[in-house]
Amino acid sequence: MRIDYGEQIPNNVGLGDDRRLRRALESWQPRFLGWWQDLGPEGFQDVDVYLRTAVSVEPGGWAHFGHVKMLDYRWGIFLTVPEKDRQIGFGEDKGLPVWTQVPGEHRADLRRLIVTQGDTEPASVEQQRLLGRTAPSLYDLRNLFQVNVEEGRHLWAMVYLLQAYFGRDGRDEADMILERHAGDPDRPRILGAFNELTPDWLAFYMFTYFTDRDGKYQLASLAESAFDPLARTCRFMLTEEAHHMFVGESGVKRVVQRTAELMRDQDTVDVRPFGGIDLGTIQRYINFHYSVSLDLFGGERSTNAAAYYNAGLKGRYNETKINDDHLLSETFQLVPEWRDGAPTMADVPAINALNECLRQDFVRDCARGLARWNTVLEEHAIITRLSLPHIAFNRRIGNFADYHVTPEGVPLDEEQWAEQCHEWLPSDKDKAFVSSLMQPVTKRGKIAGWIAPPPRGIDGLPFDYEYVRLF
Ligand code: BYC
Repeated sequence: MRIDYGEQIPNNVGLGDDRRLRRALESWQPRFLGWWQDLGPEGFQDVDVYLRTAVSVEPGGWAHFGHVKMLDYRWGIFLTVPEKDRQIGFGEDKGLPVWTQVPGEHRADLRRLIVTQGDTEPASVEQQRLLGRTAPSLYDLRNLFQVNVEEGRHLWAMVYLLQAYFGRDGRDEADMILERHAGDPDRPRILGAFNELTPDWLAFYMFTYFTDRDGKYQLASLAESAFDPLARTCRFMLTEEAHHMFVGESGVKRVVQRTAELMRDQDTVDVRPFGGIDLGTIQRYINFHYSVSLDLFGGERSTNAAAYYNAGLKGRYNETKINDDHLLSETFQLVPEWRDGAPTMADVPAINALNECLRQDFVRDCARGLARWNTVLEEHAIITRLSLPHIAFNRRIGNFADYHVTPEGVPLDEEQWAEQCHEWLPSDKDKAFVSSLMQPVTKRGKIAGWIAPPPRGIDGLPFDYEYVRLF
């Protein structure tokens, strides 16, 4: 399963033996590179970046580090090793062999899932396009670019599936993924969060903590799919996704640490005059990015999700490790809904509550990072704690889309919400302040004043290593 780097498109899917597919992908490649140049990281195409490139999909053997220009990064198509005699783990076909081709009756649904997944990958690169100009250190700049090239590779992974298994429709979809753009009023990205801006580095860390974590849960559910090529693609993508969430979790933690140091040293909660980001602003960024990411799981009750599950297309998180019938015909699940003017819980058939089931796994996972950030506050003897807002707060999709609550879940009418929402969501003033701190730091070993340095560098190297060679 070693990756063939002799090919124009590095791969471990035997592309060399499939002339038709190779030609289709080779004709998409210049479009991808054109898109990368136009909408990928601005201003850094010619610099050498210390990037990790996959060389094999075996555990431990896939990370090779070296200085590479991003345009020369070898984006490719990598699937994990096939699991021998793998069987469908859930739904109506449970126990049958997994599919190596797309069954006709599931073609439209599978294509839709793959297109939705594929659409998010270039979207995030577009959203992060200008961040290179204001990186707080060379270490962070390199991490941004690592995330960007891997999102580009994830796009390759989805485009491979579309082109290899969906014929002409798949080729058209692959083209359209490069034609929609994050925030474009005429041709927006499919899911809401991927049309928001990522204007500053605090937003970037929040995005990689919360929104990439949606990616983890969605990819893990697709990694259970009966369509084996999709499962194997997503399994390999998950190994790369872990680094993105590390960038987010450690990034926010380092911001909190710097804020805590300033609060302690200056004996004040108002750290803005000292160049720090106050805890109130950090909390408002959490409220925004968390609530927008909750929407990515879809409605609490979903017949789409039930159909995907019954058909074996998309499972639950860690489906094969769950001890039940994997049919969900008899079980119920509590889901939040709005009743009698307030959020409450209702018992619904589990098969209709799969989006909510995945969202609840995500919520539990998000809370773990919050606990680690709060440990930093505790260590500095600060009594304030960061928290996740109520599940109904600032939602645009699902049962709460038409209602308003405070971060504690207290119902508000439209007027109260309009008056008070700036207390809980980043205001223009907050964004302008954070943006005023975003001055680039490009000297080796130096870092901006609003964030603490990382405890260690990348690949065993020190923080002051030249992760990006700018000149
Ligand atoms: N925005 O039955 P429902 C990642 C639509 S992130 C806009 O409740 P369903 C990454 C829905 O399409 C992971 N529309 O939802 C992270 C449907 O439309 P129709 C991305 C939305 O279909 C960082 C209607 O509402 N991967 O990888 O069960 C950086 C009713 O929907 C939204 C995936 O999402 C929304 N938020 O579930 C880079 C996996 N939510 O049918 C990358 C693939 C719902 O009325 N996608 N709608 O026209 C899916 O599994 C499903 O499409 C969803 C929605 C979970 C997103």
